This record gives sequence, C-alpha cells and structure tokens, in this order.
Amino acid sequence: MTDETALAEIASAFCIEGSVRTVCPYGEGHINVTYLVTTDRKRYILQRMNTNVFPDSDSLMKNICAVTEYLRGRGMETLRVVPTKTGAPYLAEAHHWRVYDFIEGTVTYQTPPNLAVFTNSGRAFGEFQNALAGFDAAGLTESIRRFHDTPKRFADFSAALAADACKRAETCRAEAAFFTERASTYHVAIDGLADGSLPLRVTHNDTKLNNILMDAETGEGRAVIDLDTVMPGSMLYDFGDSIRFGASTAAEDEPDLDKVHFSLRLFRAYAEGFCAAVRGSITAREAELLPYGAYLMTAECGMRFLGDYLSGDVYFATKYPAHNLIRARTQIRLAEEMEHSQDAMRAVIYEILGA
Ligand code: ADP
Ligand code: GN1
Ligand code: MG
Repeated sequence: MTDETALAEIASAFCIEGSVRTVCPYGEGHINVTYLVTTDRKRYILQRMNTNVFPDSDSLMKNICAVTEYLRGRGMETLRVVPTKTGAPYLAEAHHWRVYDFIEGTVTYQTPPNLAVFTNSGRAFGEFQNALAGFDAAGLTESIRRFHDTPKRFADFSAALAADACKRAETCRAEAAFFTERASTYHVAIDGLADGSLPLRVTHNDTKLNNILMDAETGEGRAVIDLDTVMPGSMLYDFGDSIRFGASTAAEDEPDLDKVHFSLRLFRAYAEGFCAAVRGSITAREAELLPYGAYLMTAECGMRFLGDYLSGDVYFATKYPAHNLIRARTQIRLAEEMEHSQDAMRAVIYEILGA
C-alpha cells in the first residue's frame, strides 16, 4: 500500500487543479486500486492500474481515450482522462497510474436500491452499446484476449483445478463439479459469433451495476465507467453480466446462500430499460439468447472466481482467504436458478419486445 504522501505526490504529477488535501481508498472494484483525491478546488479519481491484468498500458489508454472522445462527440457524459504534466495519458513509475475527473453528483450501487434505478441502468448500458455501433472497432486493441470465450475460461478453470497449486481443491469439490458437469453448455455465444448468427458489436463486457454512475438525485444513468474491457463482443455479454450482478437478491459475496436468489422481478426491470434502448438493433437470435447470456456470464464468472481461489487469489482483489470461494458459491446459486428460469425469462423478453 502506497502511503498518502506518496499518493499525493503521484496525483500532483497530473494536470489537476488546486493542491492535494486528501487521498483515500475508494469504491469496490476488483481489478484496479482506486483512490479519491480531494484538492482545495476539485475531486479526482486516481487509479493504480492493474498491469498484471492489462499489461499493455499504452494500448489500454489509447482505447479509453478513443472511446471517451467518441462518446463525448455524441453528446454523452463519459470519463475524462486527466493527462500528466508531460501530456501523457498515464504515469509510468514503479506502477502505472491514471487520473479521471471525479464525476460529481453521482453514486454507484452494489445492489439495486429499487427497480427504477435498475431499469435506468439497463437503459444506459443499452444506449452505451447503441452509441458504439458506429465506432470503428479496427482502432481498438483487444485488452484481454478471449475475455468472454467461455469454453476457454472453462479450460483455464480445469487447468487450475488439476494443478491445485494451493491444495484447495479438496475444499471445493462440489463447486468444481458444478462447472464440469455443465461443460457442454458453454459454447453457444462464441459459436454464434464465429458462424455469424450473432452479430459482433463493440461492447463494454463488464456491465456490473457498480460500473455505471447513477445521478444521485434522479436515479438516471449518467456515465458508464470502467472502460478497460471495451472490445468487440456480443450483446449477450453486456446484458448477461448486468443480470448476473444486479438481478440477485444479495451481494456478489454474500456468505449466506439462503439470501441469494435470482430475481425475475429485477430481471424484468433491467430488461425493460435495456430492450427499450436496443429495440431498433437487437436481432431475433439475440433476443432469444438473452436469458442464456445471463446464465453464461454467471457460470463464467463463477468459474473464474473458483479458478482464482484454486490458484491462490492472484487475479481478483480479495479481503479474506475464502473470498473467491464465497463469490463462486453465489454465482453457482444464481446460475442454477437461471437455468431453471430460462423459459420465464424468455417470456419476459418477448413480452417487452412485443415479439
Ligand atoms: P475496477 O476496474 O477496479 O472495477 P473502476 O474503474 O470500476 O475500477 O472504479 C472503481 C469504482 O470507483 C467504481 O465502481 C466507482 O464507484 C468509482 N469511480 C471510478 N471512476 C469514477 C469517476 N470518474 N467518478 C466517480 N466515481 C468513480
Ligand atoms: C471484475 O473491474 P471490475 O471489478 O468492475 C472483472 C469482471 C468480473 C467482475 C466480477 C477486467 O470487474 O470481468 O465480472 O470483476 N474485470 C476484469 O465482479 O477481469
Ligand atoms: Mg469496476
């Protein structure tokens, strides 16, 4: 952990207004280390970038600058990268650092506070995807190759299980079996993209509720953030990941599984916002597979958490030794309930789309 004086010095290497008063840990992200910087004039977000997850900071920041400039050009509120005093988009020292304007008057939620906010987040993620429809994907570097290639994720998980580097496999036999038994279900989205039956779009790929800033007063979506994973992908990924995280009755790391359920009410709320935004572009096959996308993203995230637990918690930030195992268990509970709710979810989608 870098101390506050050192952090203030790092922040001062950027073109920020005023002099730094405080720097405090901020937010609930699992990948970057995020701080809130308060100067006597303004507030900023300072992030220690995760170069283990994203080794190519140059390409990553190029992507983010290109996407945010494009969105701003379309009149959308988005992140503003604050350059360093030498004009670079990030600071390369022992670690890599970046600064964004703090977007004031907004909040992030770990669970939806009510149905309306979740509907609004669905609309905002749908509009985000619409806005990127005209963005030239050729100019984007794939920041993590095969990010939502679920069969590949399953192969990685199986390798971690076989290696059992931390001798933890004994503690999660039933959880591991859940993913192994479903190995034949993981290919549908990636095959659809390969054979053209699902359109390749520019997608966000990490659409959890805490990756969107909601207006603190109106509850409307203000800005989609965490743009590290904006890459070509499927609409199923963005819809599915939002449902994975937000259509649950409990937090992603709730240890009491009795509290963790897939909520069709929350699913409907999100789908109403999302489908209203993508009504003009969604294909029949995408609409049919949105419920599968929810299951797929949940199972995929669960196997990633469990794989990381088996590998010794090297990828996701954790607060205690079994944190990734606890997270994997909530995903298993949700994926199982989503499996049984496929028809009910599809009926909701078709009702909303009037299909
Ligand atoms: P991670 O990749 O670790 O998830 P994020 O970029 O999502 O990091 O940032 C973590 C959290 O910090 C977000 O969930 C949000 O609460 C907050 N945050 C990030 N950027 C901003 C910003 N520009 N303005 C206000 N809050 C922000
Ligand atoms: C990570 O960066 P963050 O915390 O928003 C992860 C996502 C997972 C999510 C699970 C780059 O998202 O893929 O779905 O944790 N991001 C990356 O909460 O791996
Ligand atoms: Mg995030």
